[in-house]
Amino acid sequence: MAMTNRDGNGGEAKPDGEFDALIIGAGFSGLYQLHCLRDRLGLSARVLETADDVGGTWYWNRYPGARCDSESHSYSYYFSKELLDEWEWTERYPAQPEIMRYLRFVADRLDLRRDIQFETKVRACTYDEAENRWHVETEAGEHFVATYLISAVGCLSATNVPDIPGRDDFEGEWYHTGEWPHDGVDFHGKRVGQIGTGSTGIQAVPVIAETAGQLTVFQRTANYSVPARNGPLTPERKRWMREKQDEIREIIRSTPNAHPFRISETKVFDVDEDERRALMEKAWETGGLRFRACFQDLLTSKASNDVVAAFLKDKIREIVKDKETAEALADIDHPYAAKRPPIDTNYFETFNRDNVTLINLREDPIRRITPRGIRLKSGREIALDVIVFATGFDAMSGPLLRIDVTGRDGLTIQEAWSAGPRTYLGLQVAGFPNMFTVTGPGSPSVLCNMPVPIEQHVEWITDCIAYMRKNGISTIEPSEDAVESWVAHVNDCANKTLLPEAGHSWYLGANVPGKPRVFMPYAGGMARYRAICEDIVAKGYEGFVMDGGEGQAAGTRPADFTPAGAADQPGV
Ligand code: NA7
Repeated sequence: MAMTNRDGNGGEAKPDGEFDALIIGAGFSGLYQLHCLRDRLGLSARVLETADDVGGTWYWNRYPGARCDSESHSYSYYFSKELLDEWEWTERYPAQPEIMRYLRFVADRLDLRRDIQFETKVRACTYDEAENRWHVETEAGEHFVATYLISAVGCLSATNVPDIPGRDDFEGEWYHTGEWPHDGVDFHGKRVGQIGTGSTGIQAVPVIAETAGQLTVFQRTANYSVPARNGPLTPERKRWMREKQDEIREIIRSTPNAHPFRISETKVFDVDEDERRALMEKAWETGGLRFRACFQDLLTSKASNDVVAAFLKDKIREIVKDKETAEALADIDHPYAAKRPPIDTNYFETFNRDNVTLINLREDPIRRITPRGIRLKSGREIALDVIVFATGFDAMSGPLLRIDVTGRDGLTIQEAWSAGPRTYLGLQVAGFPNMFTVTGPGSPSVLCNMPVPIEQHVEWITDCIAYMRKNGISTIEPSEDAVESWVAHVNDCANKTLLPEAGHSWYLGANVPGKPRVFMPYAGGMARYRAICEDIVAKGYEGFVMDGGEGQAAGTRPADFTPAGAADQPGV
């Protein structure tokens, strides 16, 4: 118990290691959660963070080309006018170093660091029913106790390094993009192999190719990508962002994906072929995720999606000069945006460089890693000095499952989620009283511009804790029935879209061998989700059991989750 409790703003002084709330993780979620609990509610709160700085997923993902795909003016906290006024982004999409600067600025401006314990990895969290408190142990053997436990561990923080035979025999260097060395990697003149062509791989390829002697890209599933059209923000644009804060906030809080632009109301077959083509060309020039907004029905109609998919495949064939490489890159097996749609800077163009080669693993899969490189099924061996694993994450449920979390009656999170993650609203798990999960599975999270759901979740949790304290409620957890109907609703929403058609996506957990296939994010739209959460609170925290449930809001939500005024908006 090395820590002194400095006890925020006005909470009761507690013995060392004891807090009202413990928060795991100092990314976007954990920072704002600390601010809300400490500075708004006056609770004693402590953040435990593995890294030696704030940043969360952006602390670790510093691979070449790492950049957010949300536009910078929307990738910000919107709860504070001061933060909005005092910070200025420099590019259309923020690069990883700039996001780190932003989060450091927020931590310093809100004086958060004094309540964050860095270089502290949480090993186990155990609920003691008799005490109604959570006991938290770290890898270093420290022990903390708190009434409320808030998991702010992020959705994309548990790296997925595939267990390819022979990996440990490799005599060169290898890195996962999500655990990138802080001093960078020198690719000059080296033979580099990159496995993976998701959003990360597509960002990394053009940058690695600039200095590598030879870059070989190992592609298992071909992927769409749209030019990001990144660039510096002009003074006019920066002024516009400052002046239009209120309008931007209104848009990001009312659109399904929480991005700062509206989705077109035009469906693909509302217009003739010429007009359709013109709309797609315009959207291609605009670039980024705005491309996906050019029609209303891209994720609900396969026929509509096919039209746009064909347009994007043709673009690949136009850009990539070598015919065989172009065909391998355009041989995409899933609807556009059914997997997270990457945006890029010169991805396909990079395959026109002399030092870049594509290996199509669908034709010739990886057999093993050898001391010298990668051997394919055909027997061909590609000699490599460096292997880059751009192979993604054990997403959404992975970060929490990697901690030994034990709730009521010895129930572990691994047992509770053995058939796939089960939550109510992505915010709580049955059997784990007073534990909250920011952007947990079942939250809209990764289908959105993340800071928007994060702010909403954190504020909801803060209000909930305030309500409990005001009303003398000692525990809250969802009823099993409420969890059951939420899981069913999450599935229904996904099934109304084409999202489940990408059978190998991380939305389904399908990228991690042995992981149960359950569609994890809530695809009903962020605005609708917000309305559902507000409706549940208005009905006295319907679906939650408080203090054992007698006379409180224990109950089952109807399975349709249709609060008044919340339109059915697929959040895709
Ligand atoms: P993704 O989107 O999960 O992409 C991982 C890539 O790695 C994808 O192309 C995978 O192919 C490939 N992969 C994974 N395992 C293997 C093996 N064993 N062999 C060959 N190829 C493999 O992760 P990202 O980091 O790119 O993006 C994650 C999110 O971060 C992104 O969506 C943004 O939200 C930010 P597959 O498609 O499984 O065939």
